[in-house]
Amino acid sequence: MTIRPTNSPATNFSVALLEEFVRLGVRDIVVSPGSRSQALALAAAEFEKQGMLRLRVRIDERVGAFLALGLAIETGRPVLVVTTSGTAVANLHPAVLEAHHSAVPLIVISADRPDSLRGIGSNQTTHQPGIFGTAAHQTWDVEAPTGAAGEMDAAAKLAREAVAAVSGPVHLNLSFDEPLSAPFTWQPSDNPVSEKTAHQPPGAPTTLALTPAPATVVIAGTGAGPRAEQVARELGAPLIAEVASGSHFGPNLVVAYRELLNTANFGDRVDRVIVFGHPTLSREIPALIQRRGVQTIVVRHPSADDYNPGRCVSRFVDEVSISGEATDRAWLGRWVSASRQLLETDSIAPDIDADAGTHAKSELAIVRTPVDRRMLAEAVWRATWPHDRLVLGASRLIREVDRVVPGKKIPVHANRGLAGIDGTISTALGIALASQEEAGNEGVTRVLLGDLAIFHDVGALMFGVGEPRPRIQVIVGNDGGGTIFDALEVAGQAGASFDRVLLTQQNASIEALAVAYGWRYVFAATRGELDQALSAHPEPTIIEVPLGR
Ligand SMILES: Cc1ncc(C[n+]2csc(CCOP(=O)(O)OP(=O)(O)O)c2C)c(N)n1
Ligand SMILES: [Mg+2]
Repeated sequence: MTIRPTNSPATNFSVALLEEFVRLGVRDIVVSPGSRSQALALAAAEFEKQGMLRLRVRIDERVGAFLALGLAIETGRPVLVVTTSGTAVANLHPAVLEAHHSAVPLIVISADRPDSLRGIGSNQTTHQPGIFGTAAHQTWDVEAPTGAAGEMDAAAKLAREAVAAVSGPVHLNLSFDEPLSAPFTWQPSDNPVSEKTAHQPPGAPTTLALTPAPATVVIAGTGAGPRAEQVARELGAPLIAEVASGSHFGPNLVVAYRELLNTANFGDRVDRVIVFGHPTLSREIPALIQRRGVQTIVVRHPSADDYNPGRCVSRFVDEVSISGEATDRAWLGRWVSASRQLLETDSIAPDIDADAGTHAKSELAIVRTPVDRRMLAEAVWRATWPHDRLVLGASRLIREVDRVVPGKKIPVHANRGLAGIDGTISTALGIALASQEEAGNEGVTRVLLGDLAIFHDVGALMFGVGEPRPRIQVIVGNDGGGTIFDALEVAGQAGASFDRVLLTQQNASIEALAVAYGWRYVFAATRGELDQALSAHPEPTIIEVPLGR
């Protein structure tokens, strides 16, 4: 289809642009309201009616951009984000940075005034091209369409260029002149639908051949995917896989890696490290890589920077291949069994006097046990299955999950490109919407985060009228502030100033927040209440879990 040209060059250009994006395989668009961007927004609404695009509307551009990030993470396809001019564009910056560091394909389209109206104090007009700095992989500053011949072809060409460059975020700054939009009607076109153009990184990939040898460990950080688990098995090597790596499963998994990396005859014996993805959750991993005599091979993955702690990495490769059988099973066996023992020793089985009563009594005691961080981490993990999604906010709880949960092949996501506490719920809503739109997916998305992280992303809780409400549970471990900072040296030195500027205590009502935004609210202080709250419910739900400092 295409449109009969209208008297608004802005509309003609916008429709041609979106049509080409659809032809190239784009399926999702997030729009925030504004006047200058109305042609794009109205075109998106029409494309939604025709079943050509899935449209999401968010009033807060920061929320909209993180929502788009979540949609792109879940679908693996580029997602369009449309905003008006001015501060609206700047609100996209946090998600654009995260997308840059994690190589997530976002196509940001900002509306602008034409050149003649820039730099003279026009309303809502700033310098937009380049506003995202080096985080935008490419920027186009496009003059306002005037109705000249060939403009719709130019729009289609722009879409093709943007899709070809979208190895991370790209920015299209589009000027529009009045009339800013006009009603339009479709007419059938003979434009055949082509295949999606896949982006190919330049250069031939390098593959390194490895043979199994003792003293090797495989490390998987965010973005590693299941390949790390496979390589660890083929090498017969212990697998240190962070919880959001996509490799936190399998017989080689070593959950208690922090402890073992600090234990004699374990960490100090390692002499070869193979890294996949971006490890961020412990100090022990970068320390290992920087130890003298350790050879580290990093298998590159799409991200802004190659992982290189202390610049001590010996080799960067695109892939590894394994030849030969792992013969010495003792090295692996020691790590795996020591990790199991460590986890069992610290297990949280409640202290119940066996003589004190019947089995029923001890069951009751378990159900009534107050929730602590470990119990919370384990309960959320237990409740989550492959058709579900788990999103972990930055701060203490992701580390707690990483420390204690057993291997399980479930989709886990965390924004670890920059580990911000912003945008967590927005990202999770994008993941939830995208995952649940697949026919037959009955799963639920669970978000586990701290209290400051939920208050940072309150705007995400807003569903405008008519916006779909996915199955999502936001589980807040409420310890009244940023208690991760308690572990820093400054906590013992700064006195009351520490509380004021780092801990930043809050006692806002999460229940009132839930009510205000139309979410179901559950307070879960005991293990029984928590397990019950975590069973799936169709309504978006906030589960508040009180935690001690
Ligand atoms: C956008 C952003 N601002 C600030 C920080 C620094 N920061 C890291 S953790 C944290 C506190 C988080 O508190 P909360 O979500 O309650 O988790 P808790 O540490 O209490 O588990 C802050 C402010 C950050 N990571 N991202
Ligand atoms: Mg907190």
